[in-house]
Amino acid sequence: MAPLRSLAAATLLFLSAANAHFTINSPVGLEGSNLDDDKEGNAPCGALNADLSQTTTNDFHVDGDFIALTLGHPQANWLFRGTLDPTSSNNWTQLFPILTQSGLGDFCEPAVTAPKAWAGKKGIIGIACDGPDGILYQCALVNFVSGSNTPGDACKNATTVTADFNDDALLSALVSNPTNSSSGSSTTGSAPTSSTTAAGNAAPALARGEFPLGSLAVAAVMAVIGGTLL
Ligand SMILES: *[C@@H]1O[C@H](CO)[C@@H](O)[C@H](O)[C@H]1NC(C)=O
Ligand SMILES: *[C@@H]1O[C@H](CO)[C@@H](O)[C@H](O)[C@H]1NC(C)=O
Ligand SMILES: *[C@@H]1O[C@H](CO)[C@@H](O)[C@H](O)[C@H]1NC(C)=O
Ligand SMILES: [Cu+2]
Repeated sequence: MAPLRSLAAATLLFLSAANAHFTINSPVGLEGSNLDDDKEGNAPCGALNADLSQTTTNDFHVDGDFIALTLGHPQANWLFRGTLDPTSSNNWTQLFPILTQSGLGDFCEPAVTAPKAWAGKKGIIGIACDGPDGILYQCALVNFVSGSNTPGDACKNATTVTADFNDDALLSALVSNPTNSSSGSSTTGSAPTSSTTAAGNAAPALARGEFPLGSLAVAAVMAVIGGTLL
């Protein structure tokens, strides 16, 4: 019964990491740490609309700054985009080639650039995530500033995470200047893949199913299964 017991443990471990579809860790997102998971599907920013009249302490360096995310799914495609005018629909600029993240957890792209002409202006960084739940959104209000930034501690990749450039027609449709992976910079390598863990093996099958009642309900089900079978 040990394998079943450890599968249950791995499942609970996985679910606690997968509470959110994805979170934006840096720059600080519009929703801060109280991200509304249920509204991440609302374009263009999730639960909140960006308001350029608000002040922000987020600086985003146009010659290169980092975007740090945590993915609660085993795989998804990322689009990084920006705009100076969130009220003008369909005027988002693609900031980086579309990436596929494989492996759930932290992911950070250390040197995302924005148009130099944006330096000195306030604007929005938008993240769109094409994963098993459809397209999900988060945004950050930022001051675009000149120069480049050194990635901070928040910029890290989970050890099991790898990434590749890929095309994604759904994500390309969300920017006014779509660029395919072939035309993007090719400096991004793959992070080393460690051997798969129990959680890593359990995750993909579980994550494709939906748990609409949330992880608490699933935890209860697992407890019942555990009580019955172990
Ligand atoms: C789109 O955004 C750019 C700045 O990034 C701006 O120059 C342009 O006027 C905007 N176009 C529309 C239609 O709002
Ligand atoms: C990107 O690739 C798709 C096919 O994968 C193609 O239809 C589209 O024209 C390409 N776009 C650019 C900007 O190269
Ligand atoms: C995370 O992985 C991506 C893709 O391999 C890579 O471009 C990036 O530099 C990595 N980030 C860190 C902080 O190492
Ligand atoms: Cu999700």
